[in-house]
Amino acid sequence: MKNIFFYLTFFLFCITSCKNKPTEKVNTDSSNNKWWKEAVVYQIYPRSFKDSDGDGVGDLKGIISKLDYIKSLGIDVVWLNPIFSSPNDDNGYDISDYRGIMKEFGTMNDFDALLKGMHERGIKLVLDLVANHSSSEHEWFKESRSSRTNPYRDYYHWWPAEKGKPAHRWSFFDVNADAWMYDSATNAYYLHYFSRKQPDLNWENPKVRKEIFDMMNFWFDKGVDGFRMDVIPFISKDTTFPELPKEYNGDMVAYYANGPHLHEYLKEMNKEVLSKHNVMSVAEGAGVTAATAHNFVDEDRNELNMLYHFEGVSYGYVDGKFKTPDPNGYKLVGFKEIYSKWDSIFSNKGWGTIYLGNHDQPRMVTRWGNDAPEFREPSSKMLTTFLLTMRATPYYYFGDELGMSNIKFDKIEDYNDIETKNHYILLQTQKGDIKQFLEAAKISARDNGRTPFQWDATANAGFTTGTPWLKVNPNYKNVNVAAEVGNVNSCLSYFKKAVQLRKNNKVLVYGKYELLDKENPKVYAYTRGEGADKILVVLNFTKEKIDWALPVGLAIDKTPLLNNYQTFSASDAIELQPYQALVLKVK
Ligand code: TEU
Repeated sequence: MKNIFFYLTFFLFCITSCKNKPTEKVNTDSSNNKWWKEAVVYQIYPRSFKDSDGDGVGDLKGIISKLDYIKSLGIDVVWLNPIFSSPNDDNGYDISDYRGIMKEFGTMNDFDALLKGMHERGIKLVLDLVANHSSSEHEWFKESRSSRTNPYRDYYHWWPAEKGKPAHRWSFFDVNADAWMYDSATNAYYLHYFSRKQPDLNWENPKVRKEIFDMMNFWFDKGVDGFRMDVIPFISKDTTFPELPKEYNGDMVAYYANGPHLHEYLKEMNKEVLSKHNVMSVAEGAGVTAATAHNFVDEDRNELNMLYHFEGVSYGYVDGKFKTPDPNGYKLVGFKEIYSKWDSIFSNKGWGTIYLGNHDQPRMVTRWGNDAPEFREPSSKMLTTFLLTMRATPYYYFGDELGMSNIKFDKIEDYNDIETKNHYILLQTQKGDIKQFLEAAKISARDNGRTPFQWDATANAGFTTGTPWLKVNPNYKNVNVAAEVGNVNSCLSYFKKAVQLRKNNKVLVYGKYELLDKENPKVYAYTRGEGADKILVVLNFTKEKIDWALPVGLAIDKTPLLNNYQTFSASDAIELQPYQALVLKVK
């Protein structure tokens, strides 16, 4: 009798557990749901957001004055680019005091008021951890370079000149593309992957790691909700500095992102800091590939929460030419392949992000949409629809909600960015094609995404009463918050609707992603979710009118959940207007 009871129980157990076992590894397990997966992140470049004291540079009090605007967007998290003390060789990515506020941005009291104001509005604040390198004006580096026996010497990477020049390392920002800088004070070279004023910190030194971890805990103890981690894949170096290993086949950045102790350090960071706070962490995944992504973000790795890749934003540039758009290099089919691949990478483990703009990128409407007057708005809204309906945490760049576009400077003197200016000098040295470089920079240069935020049609777009640190885009007269906030058909109103759509439909966060009509060269269509909870997204990436045939058997609700036009007509096909975006409930 007992045995029968046992077998019956066991049988029932099997039935129930098999029944509940998801047929697809889709995120049905709500314990996988996290606030940072469901959040919409809004990135603010503080230098260009709002200037409160007329010095022409944005500041923390300026952001405080606009907290209600930020709240009105409906976003959940603000990522602030670096606000720490800096000589601004790379606009804050060269930190001279990790616990001080950049003097142009204000004071620690201003920061405390900003954080309080954000939390009072239910907005989390993520800061920018720039720990692969510091500023050469940091006290640590001043000490380190003063003598070979200084206690801070090993906070950085030095190579004694009597051993000859060390093996070549490429620099992103050096005028000779050389990451070794000779320093006569101690007759040695120091390493700088970026500018000469951004010496790389020696993470192999446990004292450096402790300094960084203590600093992170300082900000978390103040209530900060997370860090975006600047080129964090680069932090570990083989300090024997060998020639570039052959297996990297010349790919220096991939080598930088695969240092010998990288994941040990990230696990240590998680143990010593991240695991002690309810915070989010996102890696700027320079050099990270599909093959290495999971090592950073799988939950069982106990390292970081998510990462952003560069494969998408780098697509369509000429190989070997600095950020030069290739008119034949971009195909929508290729774009769809990249973003579908990265969705599948994180479909069962780990978690991704999605972005098209940030402070290192041009304005998305210029790069991926169409900034011609008749298409700027619909294509901007179409791209916004893409970002807010994919399975990844959206990182949305300030100003894109207005449809801000590239300023397209004509001359090098208008640029501020060290990357553009030093590549210009390097090209001059190489007797390269300067005209072509400046034409390419109109599309791809980072300063295009850094022009002052456009608040209204008054002088300097209401950004400053002084002289702006970077020129304001002349289109501010009609592309600005004041002109858009009351217009239900504006980019700004559309962004707010798209954010609410995502928040009201968790299937847009966790639902299965399925690409449709893969080879279509003009339309990007996909579904999110399954069964009764399925949504269809259809994006026309061209300025043409297109009849897009509905897949057989896919019936849609004729009232769109979101539409960047006033019109919508569908029978067996959906009539798509130029750059039309539609989000439709599947019946
Ligand atoms: O950027 C890292 C990075 O990959 C840079 O090379 C950047 O993407 C460049 O535009 C690529 O051409 C981070 C920061 O986001 C960037 O603003 C800093 O300049 C850089 O690190 C150094 O801190």
